Amino acid sequence: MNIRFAAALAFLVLASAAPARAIDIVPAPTVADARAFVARAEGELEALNVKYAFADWTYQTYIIYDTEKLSADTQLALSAASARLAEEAKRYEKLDLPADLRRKLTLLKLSVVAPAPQDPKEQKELSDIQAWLQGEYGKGKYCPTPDKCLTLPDMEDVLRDSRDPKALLDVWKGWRTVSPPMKAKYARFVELSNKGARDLGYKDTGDFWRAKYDMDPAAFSAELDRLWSQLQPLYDSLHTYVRSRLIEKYGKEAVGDDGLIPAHLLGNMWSQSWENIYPLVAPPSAPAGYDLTKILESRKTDEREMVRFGERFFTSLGFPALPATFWERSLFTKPRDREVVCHASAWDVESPQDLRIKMCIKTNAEDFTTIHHELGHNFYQRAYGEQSYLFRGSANDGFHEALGDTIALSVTPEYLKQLGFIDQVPGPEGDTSLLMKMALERLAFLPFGLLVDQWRWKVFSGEVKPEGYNQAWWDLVEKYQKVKSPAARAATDFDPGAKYHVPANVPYTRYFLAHVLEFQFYRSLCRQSGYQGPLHRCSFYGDKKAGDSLQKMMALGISRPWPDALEAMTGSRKMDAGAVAEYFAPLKAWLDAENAQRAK
Ligand code: X8Z
Ligand code: ZN
Repeated sequence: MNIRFAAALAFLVLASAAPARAIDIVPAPTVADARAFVARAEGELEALNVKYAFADWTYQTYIIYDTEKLSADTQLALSAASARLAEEAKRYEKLDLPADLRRKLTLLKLSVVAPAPQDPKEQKELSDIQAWLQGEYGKGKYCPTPDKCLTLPDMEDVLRDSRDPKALLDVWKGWRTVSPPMKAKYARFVELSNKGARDLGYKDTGDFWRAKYDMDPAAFSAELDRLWSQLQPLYDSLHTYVRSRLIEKYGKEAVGDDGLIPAHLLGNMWSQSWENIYPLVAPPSAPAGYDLTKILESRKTDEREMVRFGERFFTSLGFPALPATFWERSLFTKPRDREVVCHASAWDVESPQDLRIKMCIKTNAEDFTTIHHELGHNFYQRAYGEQSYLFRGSANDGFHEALGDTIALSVTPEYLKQLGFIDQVPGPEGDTSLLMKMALERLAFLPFGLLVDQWRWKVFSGEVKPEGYNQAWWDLVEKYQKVKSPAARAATDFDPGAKYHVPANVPYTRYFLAHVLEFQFYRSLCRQSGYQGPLHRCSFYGDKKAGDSLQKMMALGISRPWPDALEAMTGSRKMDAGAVAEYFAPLKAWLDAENAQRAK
C-alpha cells in the first residue's frame, strides 16, 4: 500500500477513537523540528551512501554476479531512504525557513538521479535494473569470430588508428550489438523512475533533472537554446571543413552528398570528439608541430606517471597533494583477469579523504586530458568535503565537469616546455594547428553534449516511446551533429544504450554546460593571473592566485545557487559562450576562409 495513504488511514482511526488527543498527536512542525529532521536525514543518507560507494566501487572494478547484488542492494537502501525522507520533508515545506534549510530540503528531494517510487517492490526492481544495465555495458564485447572477442577499449583503438573504412564500420556496428538486449529493461527503468519523479511533484524524470539548476525547468531549456545558438556557427564552420577533408580522403561516394558525415569516420565510437583524426584534417600549410601521444610514448610514461603530471598541475596552484590512499586504491589500468567498467570516473568513497579514480589509462594525448578531467572531480570533492552532506556537490553539475577541463586548457606548448616535453614553443604560425586540435576535441563535442539529454527528456516525457527510441536518437544526431549512421538501423537496435551514460543513468547536459563554463573559468583565471596575450596561449600553471580563486569557488560546494558561485569566480552571473568564441576566433577566421576557397 502507498505509505501516504496508510498514514492518513491511521490518523482517521485515531481521530474517531479519541478526537481530543488526536490533535495533540500531530502538532504543527517548527523550524527547529525542520532543522533536526534535516540533520537526521543527512546522517542517515551519508552512512548509506558510503556503504553504496564501497559496494559499487567493488562491483565496477570486479563485475560478477555477487558484486552486482551487493551494489543493487546498497543502492536500494539508499534510494528507499531518500524516497522516504523526501516524503517526510513535505511536512516542513510550508514553514517559513531560513535559506540554508530551505535549500537543503530541496536538495534532499533532488539528491538521487533516479527517484524511486514509494512501493518497496518497485524500488527493488529499479535498483536491480540499474545495476544490471551498468554491468551489461561494462562486460559488453563484440566477437567478430568465435575465437576472437573485442572489448570497447579494443574497438576504440581501431576507431582511433585505422583509416580502413571497412574495419571502422565493422567495430562501429560491432559495439552496437551490445545494447539491443538492454532496451526492454531500459524502458521499464524509465517507467519506474518517472513514478518516483511524479511522487515528488515533477512531471517526469526529465523535468526532475532540469529542476536541479536553480531556475524554472522551462527557463533552463531556453538557456540551452541560447547557448547553442551562440555556438552553432563555430561548429558549422568546423563541420564543413572536416567534411570536405574527409571527402578528399575517403571519396565523395563514401561520405555522401547530403551534407552529413558518416559516424564511423570521425575517430570516436560516438563521433563525440574528433581529435583522433587530426592527421587527416591538419591545416595543409601549417608546420608539423608536436604530437603529445608520441612524446608520452617515447618517454615511456606509464599510467601512474601520467596521473602524477595531472596532480602536479593542481599542486602548482597551491592545492595539497592527493592522499596516499588515492595511489593505493585507484584503478589505473585495465585488469587482464576480470571484467570492469572501463569508463573513466572519479570517486569520493568516504568524503573528504578517500578519493580515487577508476580508468583504463592508455598512454596517449586523449587520456592525458581525461586524467586532468578526472582529477578535477577529485580536487573539487575534497574542496567541498567539509560541507555538510547535502551541500557536497558542485554549484551545478556542469561545474564539476568543467573543473579539470579548465586545467587541461592550460596544457599549452609553454607548459609542455616547462615539463621538458618539447624544446621549443612553436611561434604564432603554429596557432592554427593548436586550435584545430582543440576544436576537434571541444567544439566537435558541443552538439553531442546537447543531444543525449534532448533524447532522454523526450523518452522520459513519453513523447518518444520504446518503438521509436532508435529513430529519435538518429533524428537528433542528424539535427545537431550533422552526422549520420553508416549502416541501416532497425527499431530493435538501441544505439543510445551503446553510450555509457544511458545505461549508467548519468545526466549528460552537464558536459555541454561544462564545455561552455570551462572557457569562462579559464578566461577569468588567465585574466586574474595578469595574462594579456591571445587567450589560447595562456597557461595559469603555477599561479597561486588562480588556485585561490578556484579553491574559494569549489569550497562553496552546492551551498549557494550556482550564479553566486559563478559570480564569485568570474564576476558574471550568466553562463556565456563568449569565451569560447574568443578562444577560437583565429581558427574561425581561418576555417571560413578555407571553406569559402573550397566551395569555389
Ligand atoms: O564521461 C565523461 C568523463 C567522466 S565524468 C570521462 N565524459 C563524457 C564522455 O566521456 O562522454 C567527459 C567528456 C564527456
Ligand atoms: Zn567527469
